[in-house]
Amino acid sequence: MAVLDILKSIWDFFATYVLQKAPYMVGFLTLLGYTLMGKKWYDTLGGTLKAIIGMLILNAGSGGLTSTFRPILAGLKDRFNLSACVIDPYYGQNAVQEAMESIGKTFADTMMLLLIAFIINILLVRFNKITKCRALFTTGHVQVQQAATAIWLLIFALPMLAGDGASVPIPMMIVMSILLGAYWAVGSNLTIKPMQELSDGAGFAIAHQQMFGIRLGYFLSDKLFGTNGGKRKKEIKKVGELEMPGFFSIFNENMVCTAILMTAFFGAILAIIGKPYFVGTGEIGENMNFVWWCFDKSLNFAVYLAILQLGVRTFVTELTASFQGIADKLLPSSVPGVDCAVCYGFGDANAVTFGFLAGLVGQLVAIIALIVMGSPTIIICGFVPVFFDNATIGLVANEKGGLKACLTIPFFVGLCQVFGSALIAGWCGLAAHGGYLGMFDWATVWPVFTVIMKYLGYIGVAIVAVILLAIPQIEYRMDPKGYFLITEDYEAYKQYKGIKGPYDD
Ligand code: ASC
Repeated sequence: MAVLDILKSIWDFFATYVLQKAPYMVGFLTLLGYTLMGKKWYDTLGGTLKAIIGMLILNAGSGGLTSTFRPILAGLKDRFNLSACVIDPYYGQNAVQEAMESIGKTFADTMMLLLIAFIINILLVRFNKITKCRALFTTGHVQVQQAATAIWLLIFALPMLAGDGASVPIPMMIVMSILLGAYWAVGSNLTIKPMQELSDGAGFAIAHQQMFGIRLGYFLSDKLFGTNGGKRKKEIKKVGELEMPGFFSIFNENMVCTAILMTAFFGAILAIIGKPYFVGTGEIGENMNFVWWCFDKSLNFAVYLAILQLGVRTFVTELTASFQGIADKLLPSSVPGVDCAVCYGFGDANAVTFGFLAGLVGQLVAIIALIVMGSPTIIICGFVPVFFDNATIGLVANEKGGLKACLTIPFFVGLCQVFGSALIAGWCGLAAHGGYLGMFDWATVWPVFTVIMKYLGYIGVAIVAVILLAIPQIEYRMDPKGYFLITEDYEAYKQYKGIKGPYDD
C-alpha cells in the first residue's frame, strides 16, 4: 500500500507540475532524450534548462498577446450588452464548469484522464509500424481545455453514459480517453508533413487545437493556389517575396508591418468600443490620451510576437536534437508535438500577421451574418482562436500557395470558427453559459463527431474511433516510402521527393 501511495504522489506531482505545464514537459523530454543519448551530465543540464527557459519565453509572448488583446475583443460584448457566446478556450472552460454545475456534476478527474489518454498516445506511437502514428502530444494546458469541452460534448451526445451521481462514471472516462488519446495522436500526426516542409526538417509536429485545420489548409492551398503536388507549373508568390514599392517597402520589415496593421485594426475596434468603457474597467485613467493608449497597445502586439519568436529559437533545437534519443530508444520514427506558436519561428513572419487579419475579417463577416440572419446564438471573437488558429494556418497556406492562399484560407477558417461554434455551442447548451472553445478543430471536426455519436450512440463512438485511426493509415498508403523517412531523415526524404531546401538553387 505504501509503495502505491508513493507512486500516486509521484504521478500527482508529475501530472500537476510537468504534464500540464508545457515548459516543464518539454524540459522533461529534453532531459530524457539527452540521457538516453548518453550525453555528458552538464550538457544535459544545460540543454534541459535552455529548453525550459525557451518555452517559458514563448509562453511569456503568447500569454502577453492573450492578456492584452483578449479583453479588447471581449469588450465588444460588454460594450453592446450582447448576450453572446465568446469563442475562446478560457471562456469555453468556464462555460463547461458552469454547465456541469448546473446539472449537478463535477469533473475532478482531469489528471486520471490525462494519464490514460497520454498512455494511449504513447502506445499508438510505440506501435507505429501498425498504427502509423508518429507524434507525441506535449501541450498539457491545451489537453486540459480539450478534456473539459470533450466531456461536455460526450455527456450531451451519450447521456446514457453520464450516470446519476456527481462524478463522471468510469465507462465515460474510458470512452473519453480513447477518443481524446486517438485525436491527439492522429491530429498531431497530420501536421508532420506541413511542419517538416515549413521548417525544412526541424523535426516537430503541432499538438494544439487546429491540427486538422493545418492539414486541410495545407491541402487546399496546394490544390487551389499552389502546384497541386507538383502536377501544375506555377510561380508561387509568397508573402516574403513581395516586392513593395516606395512607402510599402516598410511592410517588408515584420515588426513595422505588424505595428502598422495592428494599429489600424485594433485602433478601429478600440474606437468602436470607446474610451468610457475602458475607463469603466479601470484599464485607462480618465485623463489619459485615448489615441496614444490605443497606439501603445497596438505596438505591443509586435513586441509579444518578437518575444515569442525568441522563445522558439531558444528551445526548438534543444528539444528536437534531444528527442532523437527518445526516437532511437523508445518511440521509433517519432517527433514531439508542440504548441502552434512554435511554427512562428519559421517561414515568412508576415504570414503570421496576414493570416490573423484575414481570419479576423472572416470571423467579423460571419458574426454580422449571424446577427442579420437573426441567429439565436451570437458569437463574439475570442483572441486565442482568431490569432493562434489563423496565424498558424496562414503560415502553412503561404508556404504552399503564397499570398493568395495566406489571405483566402484563413478567411474561410474564420467563417468556420464562427458558424461551427454557433451551431455546436447553441445545440449542446454551452452558448447559454457564455463561452465555447471555438478553435478550428472544435468548431468543425468535433461537432461532426458529436452529431455521429448523438444519433448513433455506441455505434457512433465506434465509427468516430475508426475514422480517427483510419486517417494515418490512409496517409501512409498514399506514400509508404516517404512516410517514415520524413521524420527519420528529412534530407533523404527531400532527395527522394526532389524537394529543394531554402539554401539550394
Ligand atoms: C491555446 C491556449 C493558449 C494558447 C497558446 C498559444 O489554445 O489555451 O494559451 O492557445 O497555447 O501559444
